[in-house]
Order: sequence, then C-alpha cells, then structure tokens
Amino acid sequence: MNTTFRNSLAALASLPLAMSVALAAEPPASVTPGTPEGTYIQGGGSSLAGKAGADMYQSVDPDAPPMTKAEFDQGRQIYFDRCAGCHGVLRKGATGKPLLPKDMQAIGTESLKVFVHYGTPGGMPGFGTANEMTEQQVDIMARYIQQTPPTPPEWGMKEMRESWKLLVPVDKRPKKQMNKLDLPNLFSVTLRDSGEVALIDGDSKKIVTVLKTGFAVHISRMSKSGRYLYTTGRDGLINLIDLWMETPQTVATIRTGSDARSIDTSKFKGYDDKLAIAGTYWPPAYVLMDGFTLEPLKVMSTRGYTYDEQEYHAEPRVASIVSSHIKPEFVVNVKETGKVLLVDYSDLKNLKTTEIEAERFLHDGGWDSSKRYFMVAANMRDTVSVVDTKEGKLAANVKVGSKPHPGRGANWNDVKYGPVWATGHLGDDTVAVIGTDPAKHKANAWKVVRTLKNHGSGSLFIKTHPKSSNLWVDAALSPEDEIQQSVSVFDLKNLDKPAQVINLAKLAGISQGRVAHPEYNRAGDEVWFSVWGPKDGESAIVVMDDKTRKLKAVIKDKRLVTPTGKFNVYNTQHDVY
Ligand code: DHE
Repeated sequence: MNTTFRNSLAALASLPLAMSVALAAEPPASVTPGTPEGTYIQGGGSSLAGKAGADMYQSVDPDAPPMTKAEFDQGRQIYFDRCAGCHGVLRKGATGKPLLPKDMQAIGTESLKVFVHYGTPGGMPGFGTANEMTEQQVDIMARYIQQTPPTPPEWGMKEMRESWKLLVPVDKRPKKQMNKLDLPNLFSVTLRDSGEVALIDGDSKKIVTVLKTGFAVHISRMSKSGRYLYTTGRDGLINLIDLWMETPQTVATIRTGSDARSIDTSKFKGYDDKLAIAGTYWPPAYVLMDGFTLEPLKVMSTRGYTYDEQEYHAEPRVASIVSSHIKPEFVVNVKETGKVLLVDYSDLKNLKTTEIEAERFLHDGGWDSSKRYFMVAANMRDTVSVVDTKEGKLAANVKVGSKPHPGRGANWNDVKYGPVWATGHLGDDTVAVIGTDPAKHKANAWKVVRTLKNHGSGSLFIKTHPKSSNLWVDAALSPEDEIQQSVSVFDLKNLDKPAQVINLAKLAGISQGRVAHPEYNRAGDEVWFSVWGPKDGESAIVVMDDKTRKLKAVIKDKRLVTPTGKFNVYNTQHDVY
C-alpha cells in the first residue's frame, strides 16, 4: 500500500462516524494514463504554480486552500455533474459521505486527491483511474471540497413556466397509433452520456429512433395507457414522448429544477395519463404537472425536519416516486428526512399528504406483487422500509445486508415462503429475500426469509418476471472486471442450488464495460442487459433467452453510447417486475 494512500486512510479513520467508510482495499496500481508511474500520487508542486496574476476566488473560509476563480467555477460544475448525486449539493451526505469543509481541510489536499483519483471500496468511483477526470481536475476537486459549498439558485413556478415548451399541442397529435410498432414490446434505453434515449423494437431488436433528452438522462416511465413515455435528465429536463406518432417524438419539455432523478404518472382508474409528477434533488421539491402537456400545476417543497432526530435539513431530496394503482396517490420518497409522502392528487387545491416516518436516506424501490406495499431501500441504514399504501402506514423496517439497491426489486412466489420481494446490495454479495404476504404467510411477512449469494458485491439491479423461473442479478459496481461483467442467474424452483454465473460482456465481445440492469421483454421469455462501456468506447445490449440462459442477440450500434437503464413499455406501464 503506498504511503499517501495509507495516510489518507488514517486521516479518514479519525473522522466522525458518518465519514468512517470501510476502506480496506488497496488502490488499484494504475495511474493516470500518460503520466509516468507514480507521478500522480506523489503529488506535485503548488497547484497554483504558474498562475501568477490569475483572478483568485475569494473564499469566505480562511482555512480553505487557494483557488483561482476559473478553477472554482470548474470545480463547481464538476461537483454538480459528478458528485452532488451522492454527496448532496450542500455536501451533507447521503449515499456518499458528508464532505463538510472543516472535515475535508483536516484530511488535506494531497490525501483527498487520492480518494478522488482512486475512489473507495465503499462504492465511490475512481474518477482518475476511470479517466473521467484529468490529474488537474482531481486536484481542483480536492481543493474545491474544502471551500464553503455555494448554494445554487432556487427554481420555482416562474422558472418552470418559462422553461415549459409545448412542442405539439394535444389537438395536433394523432388520434390513433400512426406507426406499426408493437408498442408493448418497445424498449426505452437510457444513453446516459449522450443525454439521449434509444427506442428499440423488442421484436426486430432494431433501433427505431434516438431522441435527445436531458443531461445524463436517468429513467424512463410510462403513462397508464402506454401511449406516453416520460424521461428525466439529471438537469431536471423532462421530455414527454408520444409513441403514437409516425416516428415517436418529443411533444413537450419542461425543466423542473437543476438536479433531478424521478418521474411518474397517475395510474389510478379515471386518472389515466392525466397527471405527471417529477421529483427534484435541487431545489428539493416535487412538481405536479398536466400529464398530456407537462404544464406545471403545483410545486411542493420537501425541506423540513428529519423523521428521527427532528433536525432541520435544507436539502431533503426526492428519490424514487411510484404511482399507486389502488388510490389516486403518488408515493414520494424523501431521502434525507426519511419520510414517505403519500400525495393524494384527487384535489390539487386542497392537497392531502400522508407523511410516513420510514428511515433515512431513502433511495430506490418497487411494489410487492399485490401492489399494496411499497418496498424502498434506505441504503445507508441497511434497511428496506415497507409502506402499506392501503392503510397509509409504515408496515415494517426490515434490516437487510449492506446498502440495499433493488432498482424496483424482484417479486416471485417462493416455493417455501409464498410471495416474496428481493433486493441485491451495493455493499456485500448477498441478495435479501423478504416475505411480503402478511395475510396468508404471516410468519414470513417483513422478514428476510432467504439470503442468496451473488457473484460479487456492487449489485445495482435484480429482476424476474411472473412467467419466468429465473432471477437475474448484476454486480455492475464491483471493482473487479470479471465480476462487473458477469451476472448471477438463480433457479427460483431450487434456490438451494448456487447461481450460474455468466460473463455477458464476453458474450458480446466487449472487453471493457459494466453489465447492468436486467429488463424482461413483454412476453417474459427474454431478458435484456446493458454492457455499459466507456463514452468513447464500445457498448451493447445483450439479449438472453430466459429459458435456456443462452445468448439470443447482441445489439451493437455506434448510436448506443453508454446504455444503462432499459424500460420495456408494457412492464413499466403495469409495474411488472
Ligand atoms: Fe439511479 C433509479 C438516484 C446513479 C441508473 N436512481 C434511481 C432512482 C433514484 C436514483 C432516486 C429511483 C427513481 C424512481 O424510481 O423514481 N442514481 C441515483 C443517484 O442519486 C445516483 C446514486 C447518483 C447520481 O449522481 O445520479 C444514481 N443510477 C445511477 C447510475 O450511475 C446508474 C447506474 C446509471 C445511469 O444511467 O445513470 C443509474 N437509476 C438507474 C436506473 C434506475 C435508477 C436504470 C431505474 C431502475 C428501474 O428499473 O426502475
């Protein structure tokens, strides 16, 4: 272990509990390409050397290291694009550790550079080793996080309205489906780094069209009818795409904030397609919109007090949102306060919200098979919170493994335990299987009834399908190539048997890339995975035959830039997972 890295670990160990991430592994041996081995970690001269006469940034904190104004501006942008998602704009921490200036100053620039460059075994990517930041940018970020965090501007109804573009009004849209696509089997594929989605025909596996969306587009969701597709970019740009047009196209856009992750639409009977809801990380809020036009109707702040310590938090971000099928309600999960809001959209003027105390740092989740219980990961508390949306209460907080990350999770009828839902974990190599049927299998309800062994830690997504007897689990964030390129397949009829591990990147003929996010086709007999390669390298979609677990197709196309999430229209519309 090199001395700088060891010193950094020691510095980190002396930090408050929240910062004491499990740092056990050595940093990888690689250094920034193009620099002589070792140059990077041994540091260099003053980062301000050669900048005499440069316009300096005036920090309000006298202990923060100097930065030029240009460096500070660059740091602010990089932080927003790369770091804020996990650490928060105000750097109070959530999925990532708090990065408060005094703690960062105690670690010091040289040690911070090591973390930014190599990442941590706790899940932070190595921005230097992954070639996502240059040596100079790593140095800027190490100094930037020692400055007082600047607060980004607010974004209210006025800004939303000004950003709203109704490109094709409702009366100018087709009255029937104008293309021959088998819409239920269409896939919307996130092309993360190009800020686009590719619509891929599930039958022919051909790209129908590629549409421009928001920055680092994050998820796609479907309207109840299956006609409208909604995407959200990390920059808060929402696209409403009409799948009935000859070639599907964007018919409205709006910016709901400057940092966002979630979007959904009304699914209760009588409200089909009528409303959309988008959650934002900054400003921390959710906005209700007309589902056909994206006209903003009502914006609600999520700032407030944490559920447990009842401390004020200025940045409680909206994580996952799902739409109830049994009530006119959206389920809005507020990360930092640990509250789940059941937002009744039947009367926007007299909005009723049930506020449920769940657990802190809520992130992603999905319905149980009955669609009554919402299962959401509080990943930094190693917990899955179960919300009973029929009663409007917390049903349970279930302790699982380290940092659960289900995506939407996976439901099946277990041979021994009845209906169950499962999540993989970022922080260990297990899959937690939780009983979800308090009516007929009371003894198993809200308990981990099985713990399966994945082929590695760093799992992001897990999936099965009501017609399948396989469970597919990725390990996309594993630091090891072989593991991140492989998936585990479990036989749901015999879960005592170890999983089959298949390297899908190899099957696709791709040497560099993470294999992520299983998604079934409409029929439930194919499972699609992304081979998420570098922005300037090769990526692919691998389609596996679910029954035989053999390769069925590889979709390669130079337009498929960094594919990650895939959303089958039918399964997303009906929450089948
Ligand atoms: Fe996601 C879902 C937040 C990084 C791919 N991600 C979600 C959800 C949230 C979230 C809150 C649930 C949305 C919902 O259901 O309404 N994601 C975040 C982050 O804050 C985080 C950790 C850091 C960031 O800066 O954004 C983050 N996410 C990623 C990625 O790096 C991933 C792997 C690749 C990418 O495309 O960006 C990624 N997240 C996804 C996907 C889903 C998702 C594919 C939807 C899963 C599903 O099946 O529904």
